[in-house]
This record gives sequence, structure tokens and C-alpha cells, in this order.
Amino acid sequence: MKHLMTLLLAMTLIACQPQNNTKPTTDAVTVADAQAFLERVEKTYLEEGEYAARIAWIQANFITDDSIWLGAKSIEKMGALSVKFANEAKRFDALDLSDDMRRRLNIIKGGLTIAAPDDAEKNAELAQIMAKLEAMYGAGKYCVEGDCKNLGQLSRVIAESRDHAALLEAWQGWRTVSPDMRPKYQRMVELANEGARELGFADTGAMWRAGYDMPASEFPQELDRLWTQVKPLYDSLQCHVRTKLTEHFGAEVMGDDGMIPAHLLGNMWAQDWTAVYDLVKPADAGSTIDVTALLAEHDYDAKKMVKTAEGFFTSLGLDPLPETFWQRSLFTKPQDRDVVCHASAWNIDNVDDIRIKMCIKEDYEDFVTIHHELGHNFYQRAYNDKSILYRTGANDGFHEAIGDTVALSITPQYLKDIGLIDEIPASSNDLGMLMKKALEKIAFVPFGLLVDQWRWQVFSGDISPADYNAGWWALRNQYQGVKAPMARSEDHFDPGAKYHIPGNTPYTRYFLAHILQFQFHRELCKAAEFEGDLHRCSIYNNQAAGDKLNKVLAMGAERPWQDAMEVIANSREMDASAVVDYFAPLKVWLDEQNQGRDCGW
Ligand code: X8Z
Ligand code: ZN
Repeated sequence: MKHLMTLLLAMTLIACQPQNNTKPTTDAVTVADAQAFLERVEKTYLEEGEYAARIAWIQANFITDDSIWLGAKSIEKMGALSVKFANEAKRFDALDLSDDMRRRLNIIKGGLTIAAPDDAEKNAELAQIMAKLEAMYGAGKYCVEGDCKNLGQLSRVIAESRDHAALLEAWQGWRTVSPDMRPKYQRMVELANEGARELGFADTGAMWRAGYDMPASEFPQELDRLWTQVKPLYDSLQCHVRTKLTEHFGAEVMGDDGMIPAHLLGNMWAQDWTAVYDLVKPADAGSTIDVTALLAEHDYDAKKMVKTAEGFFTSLGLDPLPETFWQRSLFTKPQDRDVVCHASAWNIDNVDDIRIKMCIKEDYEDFVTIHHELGHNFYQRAYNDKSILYRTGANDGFHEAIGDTVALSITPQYLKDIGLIDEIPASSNDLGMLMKKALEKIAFVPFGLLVDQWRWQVFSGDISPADYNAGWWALRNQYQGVKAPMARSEDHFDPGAKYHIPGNTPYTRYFLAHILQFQFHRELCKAAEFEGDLHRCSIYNNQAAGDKLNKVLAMGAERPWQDAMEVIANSREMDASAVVDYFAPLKVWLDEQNQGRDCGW
């Protein structure tokens, strides 16, 4: 998701020129000085943010040497600005200020994603690396004798082929795009850490952990607590899926260590296993609704899919998307140029020039992703009257969870409401439905956690450059029980084959979102006075649920996320018990199936 604060913060580098370099000072400052400073920062961020967002948009939509050059210049400029402001904000540390002013100053000081060292050359170097890494990913292709395949084409093989050799080739083929990223990534880590230390953080990972309205040192335990709630369900799913894949592919392909080779799970990163549903579904499950087929039958093109998703949000009382959204978004992959196809939502002017950029496939996966992206856009517009510093999510997990929460309401009832099916299937098919959803959501959870476990260890030095790839696979093994399907070495750089590593997007937000969306769904269904199983609840057209949701969206980041949680959930805690509730019948079934199997890895 890209919105102004994300852009500012993601691009935040330091290039303080000596004449501009404002160090913390002991000069007496007043509340009025702090107020004036905040106003200046907010005004500058609004203006410069729009400029930077338009350049970033062009860079992502037209990957050329020139757009990369412009992108790097823009990152350099924004970085210098936001780190200058972060340093200036320290001048007010000792002042007695209102909670609101203190919060805004803390966001200026601590809300950065990447900080560069206080050295113009290093800042420029870091900016160039960042722009280049994202472009390398966006333009990445696997070529054999001049025949090149992009990520979309290789992903299709991974999702659709059941041929072990074809799967392996697509899997390793995509990973040929990343070894060249490795030296750049290593240098980026060095520079970013230097910058983070200058701002008073131990390293860049520590800076990331500081953004959750709680002591940064307690945040990892909080993640552990949530993971512990979900892990038994994941373990049961992994065991069953491994067993069924062994039946299909044979023990020779699977091995006997309890882990699943990463190329067999239907997704390039083994983060969503929906595509292997047919291989692992309950034998007596009736047919589940095939949304991909329904979209085709009803002649849905990319635009109609987006219109339909918009209709869900407007049914909750939100205003329709502005005309400019339809004029300026990118919905389909251009044939004649390289673009960053990884889906994103943009907030160009921080008011209402909101857009998505997506290479939409007409299938269920992308139908859900469209809801995900529009969740960002509707959030962005809902908080557009707050201080620019608050125009972001209550925390970043909230921002990622909103669209997914709405997509959890794509139930049979909803599909009937919008005319895609005529009859609501009987509940005898529910186990299949739950299995499909678990392959999408539960399979993701350990992946969502491990990406930043890797990055935090890289930033702290616990994983050294000589062990980048080994460290990645150790975590993949440990958390997911997923293994590399072929020998990997430090000649490879497999983390770089996942967008968010070269794109420098923190990933813990998605782990949180996968917990929060179920918690939000349960609470909104309560507000809608829905009675029955959670996976059958849809909040489509429900005013009470819509009101609750809108209230949270409109808060932005003005209050600590715990306050937003209280509005939606009458609780101040993130809680994965809704995940457990939602999948309870599937857990019972999985544990029956797994009886006598040698689970674990
Ligand atoms: O990156 C995304 C969104 C954009 S914020 C498409 N997601 C993660 C991913 O693709 O790895 C959504 C789910 C996880
Ligand atoms: Zn997102």
C-alpha cells in the first residue's frame, strides 16, 4: 500500500547538508515553537509528498532508466527532508506538551521505514539502491535461450501444473531474478542501519518494532502470543496437506523429514495454498463454489471486478470512489512495457486522488486482492481530514486488514445477493469451504511472521551477509515446515524473489492483518446481529457493521491503535481466538484425519 506517509517514511533517508543540518539543541523552545514546527512539517509533507507520489507512480508504471533515476532523486530528497525533521523534532523532547502534539512529534521522529546516514553521498547511494532494487523485481524475468517468462506466467505454472519437473523449473526460474540483488541489499542494510543508529535506534529492525504504541521490546512477545494461538491449527493443516501431497507426488519427491517442498504448494512463495485444494480436500466434500468460474460465466472483466468490490464498500455506507480513481488506476498488465505488477493502493495527494495499480487476473485470488486494495483506498479517504501525520492506519496491520475483513464476507449469501449464484449451498459443504479458506489464510500465518524475523536478524547482524540464504531457509523450515526443493547456496538470494524484500515493505503488518481480519469480522458480525457460523456471515449492506467500520477508518492514526480496537472490538488487545473459532470444525476434522500420522517436522 502506498500513501503519502508510507512514501515519506519508506523513502526516508538522511542527506543533511551542513547548512540545513539541525541537531538537537539545548536552546529554550516553547510550546508555540513546537506548534509552528508541526505546522511547517505538515505543510511540507503535504506538498512534497504529492510530488514524490507522482514520481513513484510513474516509476512503478513505466520502469525505465530515466524513471529509476527520477525515483532515486525523489527518494533522496524526501529522505533528507524527513530525517531533517526527525532530528529537529528532538528539540521539543523536554517540553510539556499535549498528548496530541507529543504524538505527532513522535511520529515525525519514529515513523521512518528506512533512514540514511547523515552524509549526502551515502544518502544518494542508498536512494539509488532502493529505486533500483524495486525496479529489478518489477522487470524480473526468467529467460531460456531468449524465451522469457515473467512472474505472472511462472506463477500460473506453479498454481496449475501438477508436473513435478515443470513446477521445479518455474520455481527456480523466478529465483534467477534475485542473486544480482544481493550485494545491493547488503549495502542497503549497512547504510540503513547507520541512519537508524543516528536517530537513536539500535538498528533498522528496532526502528520498525517501535511503531506499535507499546514498548518495542515487548512487541516480539506479542507476536509470539498471537502465533501460539494459531500454531496448533497450522500444524494440523501442514500435516494433512503434507500427507495428501505425498499421496500425489510420491515419497521420493516429498522426502521423509516432515517438511513440504516449496514448489508443490501452488504459490510461488508457498504463502497461499488455495491452488492445491483439489489434492487435499475432504474426500466426501461436495463441490465448493468456484468463484473463478462464476466470474467467467458472468463475463466479469477487470473493471467489473473492481466495480463489484466498490459496491461492497458503498453498501456499508461509504461514498463511491471518485471519477479520477477510474481514470488513473492501472487494472491490466500493459503488453509493451515493464511495470511493478505487485498490487498496490495509492493515495497520491492525500485527499482523494486514490488509485490502485494491479495486473488483474480474472480469478478468485485477484477478486479478493481487489477488496484488499480498495480497503486501503477507502481507509485513506476516510482519514483525509486529519493531520497528515495521522493519515495512516491505527497500526499498519489495521491498514492491511480492512479490505481482507470485507472479503471474508464473500460468502454464498453474498454471491447470491450480487447475482453470481442462484441457490445457497447446504451446510454439508462447509468443511470444504473452511478447508479452502484455511489454505488461503492459515497457511499464510507463519510466512507472515518469518519474513521480518529474517529481516530483523539481518538488520541486527544475527544473520550475516554470508548466511542470508541459509538464514532464510532456516526460518522457512522452522516456521512453515516448508523446505527448498533443490540445493540452495549463498550464490542464491531467495528472499529477494519476494517483492517486499527489494521493495522494502515491512511484512509483520500482514501477519497482524491475518489475525485482525478475523477478529474484526467476528465483531462486525456481532454488530450485524448475525447468528450462525462465522464463515457464513456477510456484513454486506449492513448499516450497523458499516458504522462501526467507518468509525475506525475515520480515526486514522490519531489515537493509539488500542483505542481503535476498543471501538471495533470492545477490547484493547489483538486476539487470535476469532481465527480459532472460525476454523473450529475444520480443526476437529483435521485432527481426526491426522490420527496415526507422524505429524511435525
Ligand atoms: O502485498 C500484499 C498486498 C499489497 S499491500 C497485495 N500482500 C502480501 C503479499 O502479497 O505477500 C497481501 C497479502 C500479503
Ligand atoms: Zn496491502
